[in-house]
Amino acid sequence: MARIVIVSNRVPIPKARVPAAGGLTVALRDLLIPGAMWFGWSGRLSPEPSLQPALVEARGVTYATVDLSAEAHRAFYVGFANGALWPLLHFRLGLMHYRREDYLGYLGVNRFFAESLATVLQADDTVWAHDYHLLPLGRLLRQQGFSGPLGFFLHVPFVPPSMLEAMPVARELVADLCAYDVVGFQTEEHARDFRDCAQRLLGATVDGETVRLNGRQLRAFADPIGIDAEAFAEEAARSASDKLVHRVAGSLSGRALAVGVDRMDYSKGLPQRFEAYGRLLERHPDHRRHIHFMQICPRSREEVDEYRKLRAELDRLTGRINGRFSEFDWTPLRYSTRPAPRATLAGLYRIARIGVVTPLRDGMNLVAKEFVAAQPDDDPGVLVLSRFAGAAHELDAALIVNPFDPDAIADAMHVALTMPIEERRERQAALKAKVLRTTAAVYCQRFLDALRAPARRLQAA
Ligand code: GDG
Repeated sequence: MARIVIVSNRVPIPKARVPAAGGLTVALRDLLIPGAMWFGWSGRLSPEPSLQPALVEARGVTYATVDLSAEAHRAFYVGFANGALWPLLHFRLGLMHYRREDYLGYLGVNRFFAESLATVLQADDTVWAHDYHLLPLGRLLRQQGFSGPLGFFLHVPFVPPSMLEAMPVARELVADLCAYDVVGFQTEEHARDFRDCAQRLLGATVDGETVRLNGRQLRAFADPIGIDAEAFAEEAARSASDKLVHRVAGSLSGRALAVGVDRMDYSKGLPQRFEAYGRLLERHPDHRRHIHFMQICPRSREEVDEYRKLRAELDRLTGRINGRFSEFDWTPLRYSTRPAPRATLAGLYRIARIGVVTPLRDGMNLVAKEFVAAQPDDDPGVLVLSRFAGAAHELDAALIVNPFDPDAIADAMHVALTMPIEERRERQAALKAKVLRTTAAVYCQRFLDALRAPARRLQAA
C-alpha cells in the first residue's frame, strides 16, 4: 500500500522508550506504522535553515523535520496563524490582527515546507496535512509537481462566509483548501460553512459534500476526531492509585471535585467559567465547603499578547474568588498553570464529580471525551459541556450550556452536584457509547477511505 506522509506544524518525535502521548500522536497512532513519514517543523530556530529535512527513525516511522528562521517563525506562527487565523476561526474578529507581511511570511513558510517535503516525497505517497498552519500547503505541493492523493484536516472550527470575508485574504485561503482532494472538518456545521464559503466567495458549485471549481472537484466532509477511549478508560482506572491522584483524593476530605483541563487559551471560556463558579457559591451557599474546583491550565502561545493578558486576568479572578469565599480550612479554587502528567489527568478525571468543559468555540474538545472515558460506570460524574464545542454534537447526553452565560454554567453545576445516581448512570452510558464509537482509529480510517476513494483516483487519471 502507498506510504502515508503526515504533515503538521510540530512533529512529535517520540523519545526512546517513552510512550507517545500528545493529542495528535494519539489520534494518528494507527497511521504510525513502519514505513510512514511525519514531516514538519523541528521546533528549532536557525539563521539559515536547510531545505533538506533532518531524518530520524523511530519504531519504523521516519520523522522529517526542518528548522525555521526566527523572522519566518514570527510572521508564520505568531503573526498570521495565531494572531489572525486562530481568532478568526474562533469567531473572535476583535482579536484578529492581520498584517500583510505576516501573511506573506505564512505563505513563505508553507512554500518552504512544500519545497523541502518535495525532496523526500515519492510519486505514490498519500499526503495528509493538518490544521490551520498549513492551508496553502496542498496548492504549493501541486506546484512542486506532486500528483498523489492530498488530504487536509482542520482541527479548529470553520466560519460562515459573512465572518470569513473580514479576512483580507479570505478568497485565497478558500482557494487553497480547494486544491486538496479531501478536506475534513470536526462537524457537519464546519464542513457546510466551508462549502458555503467556496460557493459565495469563489463561485464554486456544491453538490452534497462535493465542491466543484475550475474543472476539478474535492470532497469537504465531517470526520469528528476521537480518542482511544478503551485505553484511556484503562489508564484512568489504573491511575486511581497514582501517587498524586491519591494525594488529591485525600485532600478533598469527602468534598466533590469539579475539574477543568484546558490549554490556557481565550477560546476555552476560562474567565466565564471562573465567574460561573463564583456565582454557584454565591447563589447556593449550601455548596460552600462541599466542593473544590481544580483548573489545570498549562500556559500556551505566550509569544502572543492576548495569551499574556488572559493569564493576568485568570490570576486576578482566582484571587477574587478565593479571597471572597475561602475559609481557614477550605480553598474553593485550585488553579495550576503547570501541565500534569497524562496518567495523573486520567486519574483526576476519574475521581471528579463534575467535568467542566465550557469553551466559547472549539473544533472538537478532546477533554470532554477523555472525561467521559475516564468515569467509573457505577458512580459516574457529570459532564457540563458548551454547546459550541464540536463534541456537543455527539455528547448531547451531557448538561449542555451556553458558555457565555455564567449563571447557566452555575445552574448546570448545581444540577450536576444534586443529580440522582440513576440519572448520572443513564447519561454516562449514553455518553460512553458515543465515545467508544467515534474513536481515533475510526477517525483515521474514515479519512483515509475518503482520500483513497475510487472517485478521486478517476479524477486524477
Ligand atoms: C485542537 C482543537 C480539537 C491539556 N492539559 C494537559 C494535557 N492536555 C491535553 C488534553 C487533551 C489535549 O491536551 C487538548 O485537546 P483539546 O481538544 O481539548 O484542545 P486543543 O489543544 O485546543 O486542540 C480542538 C483538537 O485540536 C484535536 O483535533 O479537539 O478543538 O482546538 O488531550 O488532555 N495533557 C497533559 N497535561 C496537561 O496539563 N498531559
